Amino acid sequence: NQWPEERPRKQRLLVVANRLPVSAVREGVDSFHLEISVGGLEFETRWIGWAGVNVSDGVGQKALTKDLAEMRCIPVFLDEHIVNQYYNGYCNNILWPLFHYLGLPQEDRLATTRSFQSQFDAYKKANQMFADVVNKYYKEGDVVWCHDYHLMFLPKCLKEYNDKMKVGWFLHTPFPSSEIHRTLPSRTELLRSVLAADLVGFHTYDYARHFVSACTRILGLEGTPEGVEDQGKLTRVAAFPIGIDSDRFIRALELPEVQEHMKELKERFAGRKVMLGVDRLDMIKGIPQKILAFEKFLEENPRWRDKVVLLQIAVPTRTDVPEYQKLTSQVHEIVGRINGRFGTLTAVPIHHLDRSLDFYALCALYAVTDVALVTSLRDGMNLVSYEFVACQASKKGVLILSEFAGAAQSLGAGAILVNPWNVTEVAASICYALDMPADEREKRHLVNFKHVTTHTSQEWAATFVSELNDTIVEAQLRTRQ
Ligand code: ADQ
Repeated sequence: NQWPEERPRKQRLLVVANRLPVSAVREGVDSFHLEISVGGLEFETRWIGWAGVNVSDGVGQKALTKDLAEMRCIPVFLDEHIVNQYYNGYCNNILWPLFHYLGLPQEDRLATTRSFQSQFDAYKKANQMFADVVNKYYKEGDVVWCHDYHLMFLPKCLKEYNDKMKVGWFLHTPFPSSEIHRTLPSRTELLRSVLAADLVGFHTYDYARHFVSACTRILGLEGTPEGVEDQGKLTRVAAFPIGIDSDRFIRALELPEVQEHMKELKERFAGRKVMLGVDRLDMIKGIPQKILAFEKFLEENPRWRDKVVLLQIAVPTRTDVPEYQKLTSQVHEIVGRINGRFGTLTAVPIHHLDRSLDFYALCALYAVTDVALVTSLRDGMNLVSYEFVACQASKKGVLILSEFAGAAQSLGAGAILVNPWNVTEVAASICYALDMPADEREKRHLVNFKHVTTHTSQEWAATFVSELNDTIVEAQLRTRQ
């Protein structure tokens, strides 16, 4: 009888991210339809985050909390004003562009300063709301893993509640050079807050180095090979390159519906090589640059004109933001011009879709592709390049990859690396990739396939959590000495 209580409890992981890996759509006063979101992280654990829906009434909040509990999710309720100021404003209008080297917003200086301050206040308030929910569910021994630029203020809030809480923070975007970070008016507060965590992680060694430099130059702290030291307290800083659940993609390719889809695609594009781009429609993904490079390639290589097609699948995001609307029309205009220029009555060189594809359709597309084109101007990692490699076991297609994506540091050995700003270089790489002999394609593919199937999302999460546990044990040993 005593046994269940005596058995040691498995360590719980509380993953805190702006968005839960599910989306809630309200159907009635107390009913919600829940859908798994695109691009969610994979981990069997408790999730804490915003469900993407505004629920201000008690009945609705209770109902949603109950529905989400079955999916091991715990909601944070943010009202419309906070979402606007914190999420659309501070996160997406200030931090996202800055961390991708696009600078701070360029509006009238006074107006920016004023709206900047109110957005930062909302950011801190929202982070405090996440902290309140974590604190409510936290039990001694739990590990709390905070994710991304939305929650840079969270480690500090959590440690103020309980300095024994094991807190890790991971950034999914690049961390820019300290010269860029120092332009941010709230630079000091954000760095100090992140440093409250026990472990701070980035996709690449370069991002980790930029963060440590920002702490030494802006805060005057000491950078060590382990991290950043402040009055004897060490915050461990390290690189943890993310991966994907490669087996999920490899298994999907065996399914009859995916095979059927592949057959249709092969018939549809018979006699032509397939090039593929899959991106969220975002400034950082370099979609106009990619399409312009493809145009240059067609211009310079008439022999390829009716033998290749570029499929560009772009999921619209942040559609209410004027810059994103402008980007959509810009891309449509370039695609229209190129199709007008190089198309025939029966075929066009570019198929551009403004939408997301379901998982099976995406796998089929990855599998029939000859050349994938990833031309991000900056990208924390870029999972599309990993997903493409995972689906290429039989075709052994070529990956053209921007050197400004974090993935260039892990898939650089097998990919053709390019500077997406150099249209001539990208155009030449397209030609090289399409002409590449089978033995070179195979060699390049195998290096990357091995990497993608051994550095998985499961391994990434397990490494981060185990490093966090070790960091805390080491800190305890240090204080005892
Ligand atoms: P994202 O900027 O969203 O992620 P990425 O890493 O490429 O970029 O992941 C996108 C995900 O969405 C992929 O799983 C992809 O399959 C899916 N997706 C994209 N377009 C799609 C479409 N048209 N249809 C269906 N699915 C589509 C952020 C950072 C990245 C970092 C990740 C993870 O910006 O740099 O790699 O987080 O840390």
